Amino acid sequence: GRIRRFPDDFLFGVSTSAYQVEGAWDLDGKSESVWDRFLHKNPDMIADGRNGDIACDSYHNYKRDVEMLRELGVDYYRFSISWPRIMPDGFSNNINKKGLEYYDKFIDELLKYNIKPMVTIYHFDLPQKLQDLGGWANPLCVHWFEDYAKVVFKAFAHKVPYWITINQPNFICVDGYGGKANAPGIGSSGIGDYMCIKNVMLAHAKAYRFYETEYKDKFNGSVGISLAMNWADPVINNTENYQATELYRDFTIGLYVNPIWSKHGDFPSTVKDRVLQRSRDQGYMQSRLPVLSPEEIKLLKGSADFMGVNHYTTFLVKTTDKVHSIPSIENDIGVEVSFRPEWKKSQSSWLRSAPYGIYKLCLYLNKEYDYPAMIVTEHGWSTKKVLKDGSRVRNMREFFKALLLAVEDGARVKGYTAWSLMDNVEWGAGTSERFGLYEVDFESKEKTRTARLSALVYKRIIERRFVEEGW
Ligand code: GCO
Repeated sequence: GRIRRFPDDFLFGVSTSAYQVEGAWDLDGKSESVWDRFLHKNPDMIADGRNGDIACDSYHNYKRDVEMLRELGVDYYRFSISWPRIMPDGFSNNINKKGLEYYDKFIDELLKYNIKPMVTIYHFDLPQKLQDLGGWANPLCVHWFEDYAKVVFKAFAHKVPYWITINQPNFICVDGYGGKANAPGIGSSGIGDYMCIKNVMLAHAKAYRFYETEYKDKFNGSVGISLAMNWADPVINNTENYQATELYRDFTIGLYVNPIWSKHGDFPSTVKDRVLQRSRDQGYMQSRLPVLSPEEIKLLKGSADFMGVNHYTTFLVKTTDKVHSIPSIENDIGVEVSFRPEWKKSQSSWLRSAPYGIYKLCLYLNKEYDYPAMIVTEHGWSTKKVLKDGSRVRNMREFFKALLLAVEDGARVKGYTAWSLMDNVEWGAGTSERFGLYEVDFESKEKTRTARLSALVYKRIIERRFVEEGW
């Protein structure tokens, strides 16, 4: 049979993000983030009305969080730092000591128990004051982020071995600047999303280069980026749908991976060609996709020590002939996506269980890109509020089997990070979709955490480094 055992140096972790768990949204000098503003202004956007004002109150419960991490036996904890908590104006002239102190004592608590911090520098919570100046659509945001990253590195580089500059540029840009569903909700599809993508990618590269020059020799940490990488297959394998699927991958994966790990860098030529053609058809004199200059291409190439892969599901792609005269990224891509009816449903409409996807994704990345290492920085499953979460256990176990096949076939996967340690505020879905290995009782003042079945199963997998049947 095939192996079910993880390599000896394989690392296990769990993940959260600041806005989703911390709460204390205006405490001890923290200022408003774009998500604070967005959900305060649009309370109807949240499925169950719960925003991040209090969330899991990890700001006060962080010792309890570390207890759970010890119970699970994870090697590392992936969490994010809130920019407006440590730089309330967004800029480096005003550093909030209390904000830095919070993360410092939290990191010390982790280190005390030999749990390595994996710090995400940016997980969606831009200071609102910077949004008022255009946020990620403003090219200067590259420098604002660079300064923020410098402050964070300076404070914690000596304690933190794993870094993620930015989490899921596509979610920030396509959903936040292209669409209206996520903060800041600009709704400028086909224009604002592309402006944002260029700036976010450059911001990542600037932060990486700073660490590389200032701290790499001294502390030898690893700095990566987390990219949303669901798999995509054609709904029917004919030439037309196959080509549409390749283009879809170039828009959803290549746009972010190509600049860092493809041979020639830059955005994929297929994407550049398509956006230029559509832009011309719509009467634009230039492409709506901003150009990367030769210097920017050079800055981005190789700008990460590992590829952080956030993988949840697989989509089936087919072409559509709905062509619109107005710009939009959907129209630039030009496909419709769906699921196989037999793929098991989660509590989230966009998430179905298709475990073979990670295997195909890994082989695809190996074939297309020259990357140094990969870490699954997120993978998870949503349920209702239940402690016996058999569907999460099944999804995790099937995923591990497929992942181990990929490792056997050459994927350079160094670690796995479950999303999430505990239930938290799932952006617009509030707490109606539960992703936690631990359940959180949001009704209780203490935000009581209770281990689910999946927590016990994950703990055992980490202990034995082996994926067993049954529980
Ligand atoms: C991310 C994700 C997480 C979500 C998770 C479940 O960008 O990392 O959006 O924050 O909570 O992916 O949807």
